[in-house]
Amino acid sequence: MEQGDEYYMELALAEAARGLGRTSPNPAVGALLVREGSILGRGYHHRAGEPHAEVEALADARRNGHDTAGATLYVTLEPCNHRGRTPPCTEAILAAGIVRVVLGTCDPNARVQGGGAALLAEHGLSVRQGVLQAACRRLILPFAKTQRSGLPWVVMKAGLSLDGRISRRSGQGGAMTGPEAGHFVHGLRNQLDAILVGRGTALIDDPALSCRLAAEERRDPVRVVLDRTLRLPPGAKMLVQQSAAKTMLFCGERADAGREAGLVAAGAQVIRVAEQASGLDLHAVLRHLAQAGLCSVLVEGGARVHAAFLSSGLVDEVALLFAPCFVGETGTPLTRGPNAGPDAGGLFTQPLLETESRRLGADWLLRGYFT
Ligand code: AOF
Ligand code: ZN
Repeated sequence: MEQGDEYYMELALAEAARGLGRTSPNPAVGALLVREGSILGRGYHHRAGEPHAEVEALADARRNGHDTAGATLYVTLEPCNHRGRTPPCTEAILAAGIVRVVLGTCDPNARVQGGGAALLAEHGLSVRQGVLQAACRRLILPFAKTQRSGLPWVVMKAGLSLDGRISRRSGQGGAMTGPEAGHFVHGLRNQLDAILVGRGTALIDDPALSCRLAAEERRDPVRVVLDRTLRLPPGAKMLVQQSAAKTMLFCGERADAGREAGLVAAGAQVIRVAEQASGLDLHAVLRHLAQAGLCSVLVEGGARVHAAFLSSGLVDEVALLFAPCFVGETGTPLTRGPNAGPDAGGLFTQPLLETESRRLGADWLLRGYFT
């Protein structure tokens, strides 16, 4: 039975999701080929440098023994018309005899931006744009942010008590939230390119900052620590534990060269950035991450780091996990330090948009956007 365009785009979105967290600096994209109600092939972009989703779907159709002439292509992102690491998808689409293209959202890459859709229409293909646009856009938020600003998409995440404390006692670690919330966090780590913590959190918790999902679905994000004077010991778990993901330490210009050598010998990459009165220059840190091909960062605290990101206006998305308990004054508040006062400004004065909440075990997730 033939279905509407939205139905097939939903399937293309599911394809795209398979690449989430693996494609940077490219976006996650999914594609589907359909003719007279039957699905000829599906594909998604696996990683940068490898074929695009459309080309994967065409190859899948061929493997299934289908000729693609006269078919409709559903693709979550506008097909590219430029030569990057791979040839233009528009050429492959024209060569395959596709007659109709349904796309979710325009490619924000300045080299494409409508050019792919226009070229296909000029060649007589029927082009429909904007199908399930909101979902297709959401999928490429990190890519779009990086294209637009040269900075990665920043997600602020914290687990906290109902009275807004992220630990039971200052200087003490340990999760407050339950296993379902933990699973959600590892899902985020699996889909975002980097995970960032401050030196305090790195020293108190000695976290591995790895993704602990089932082996076949997990992938570690790049580990990033803001460590102004390089206090992290070379024996820290995130350096000692085996992982394909590297660890980047950002420090100030004057950090000790001997400490740097020890950390580099332990496998860390040390990057010096400018210091401001309130700490490391976060813009410089983020620019460096985007230049390294990382389009998204999960900021996991602690309180000073959250305050610094909020006051600098650098948070795009927030995920707060509330445990159903009160801690009182002994606990660390979500934000503190010179950037957290009433005059800190930045995002402290802005409301979160599109907020949504849901239960995760005994805890509550609150999610929203600043941009
Ligand atoms: C598509 N389908 O699956 C993806 C697209 O260096 P390249 O050749 O991989 O090109 C990267 C650019 O192509 C990327 O910046 C974005 O504009 C687009 N990504 N386009 O038609 C895909 N991943
Ligand atoms: Zn392409």
